[in-house]
Amino acid sequence: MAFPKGFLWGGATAANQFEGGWNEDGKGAGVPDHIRGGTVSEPRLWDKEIDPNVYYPSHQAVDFYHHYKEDIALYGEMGFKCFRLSINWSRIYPTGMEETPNEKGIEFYHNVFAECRKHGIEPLVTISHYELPWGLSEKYNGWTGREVIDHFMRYATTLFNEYKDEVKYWLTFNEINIGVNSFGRIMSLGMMGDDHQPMFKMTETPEEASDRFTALHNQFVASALAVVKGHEINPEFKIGLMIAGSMIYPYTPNPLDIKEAQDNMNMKNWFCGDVQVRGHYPYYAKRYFKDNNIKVRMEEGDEEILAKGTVDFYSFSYYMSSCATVDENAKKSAGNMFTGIVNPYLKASDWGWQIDPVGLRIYLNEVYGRYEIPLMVVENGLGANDVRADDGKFHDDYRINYLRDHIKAMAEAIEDGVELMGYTMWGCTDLVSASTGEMKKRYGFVYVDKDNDGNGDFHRERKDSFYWYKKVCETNGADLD
Ligand code: BGP
Repeated sequence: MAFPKGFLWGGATAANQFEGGWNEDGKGAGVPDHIRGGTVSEPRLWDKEIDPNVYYPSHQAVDFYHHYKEDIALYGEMGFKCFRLSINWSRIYPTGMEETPNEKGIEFYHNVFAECRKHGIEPLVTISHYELPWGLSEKYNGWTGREVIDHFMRYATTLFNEYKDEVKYWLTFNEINIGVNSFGRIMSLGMMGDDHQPMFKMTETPEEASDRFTALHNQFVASALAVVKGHEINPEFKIGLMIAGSMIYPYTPNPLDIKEAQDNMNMKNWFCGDVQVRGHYPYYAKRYFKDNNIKVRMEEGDEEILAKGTVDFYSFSYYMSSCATVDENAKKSAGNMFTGIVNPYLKASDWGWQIDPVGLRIYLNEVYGRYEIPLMVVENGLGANDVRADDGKFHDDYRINYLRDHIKAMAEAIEDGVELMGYTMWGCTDLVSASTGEMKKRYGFVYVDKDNDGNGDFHRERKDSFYWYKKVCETNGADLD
């Protein structure tokens, strides 16, 4: 049997896509609470002022805030060993700038962790999953402001102290490498632009790119400080990084394509991991910054902080792969934040993400070969438009096939010698899509009655994949049929 004893099987969520209760019990607004819904062809827009006549998907999300007992019981029924969730920063510090935390917010997560414990589930907590409090975004232009590091540290220290006996596994920033791309300005770095603009900004000036890399640098510093602080508070903590992982293959054997793929892998995939695992900026970043006229504003002492605060493990999301080429006419594909070129050997999901389980095995080997620290797959799954069958049920065999192939790829990688701690499938209960804001793009083992416009009563139903994954968890991955 490939999977080691104690392998952390489970599912993953993020507060802004899952919780709802956006202004309940003292919670402040977060950046996602200002972002409207959209689709692949109609990009999500965002508003500086929340408009009471507009529908914002995060406001109710799928109402985990009032369904957490039921949801965690369903995870217990499936045999989850681990549940990945994020803490909503603005539930703890409503504007991000308060001196003392919101007690109701603190209490909510104590209740959630107590429920997890009841079902024998280990929580895995993302401290920041695209959830900067709106107050900080507005005051400091998001992470561009160096001051945000101190606000983050107050928040992270509160979490570490409060939950030190309930949570062992932590991730600092979700998909931190999204900030490498101009796409990541609003969602990942909380950097404000003009009102009512698409959430994903596609182009920018060198000055704007310099601000963005400065914001990302501030996240590196914040993450490193948090790792050190967390270990001081509880030496047993395991604190990891989180990368949007992807293989980017050369489109052809043309050496220029191979160089293109290497450059893409370096900056889009490896850059953040290199800083957070090795504790310093990688050599190739210098040339990238020079060629793109980017000036990162760092302070004295930052190098020491980065060197000290290296992570305990490497976690990542993996949905797809893509290709890179110098051929400007090659066909572009959609994807998880990073787009690339269509691979003729792969099929794509309904949302155009190219399905590549072998790529997961390759990726696991590449990452482990590079860093030799424990790895964890903390997101993987298939976004699909689930339709109720005539018998009233959801027969999502396409999802089962996707997951089975990826789990088999993990088993192969473990046989290859990779040290893998666990697997939390993304969106174990249907939730709001991060990129499009849709409900229609569903990932879950558990169906939630809610549509793209917010209609529905939020009741939960088990899909076929629910029963399949229960078997996977119970047999520690031995029975994948
Ligand atoms: C990752 C994010 C998640 C999640 C997932 C699926 O990038 O960490 O928050 O949403 O992708 O993406 P989407 O919701 O756009 O389908």
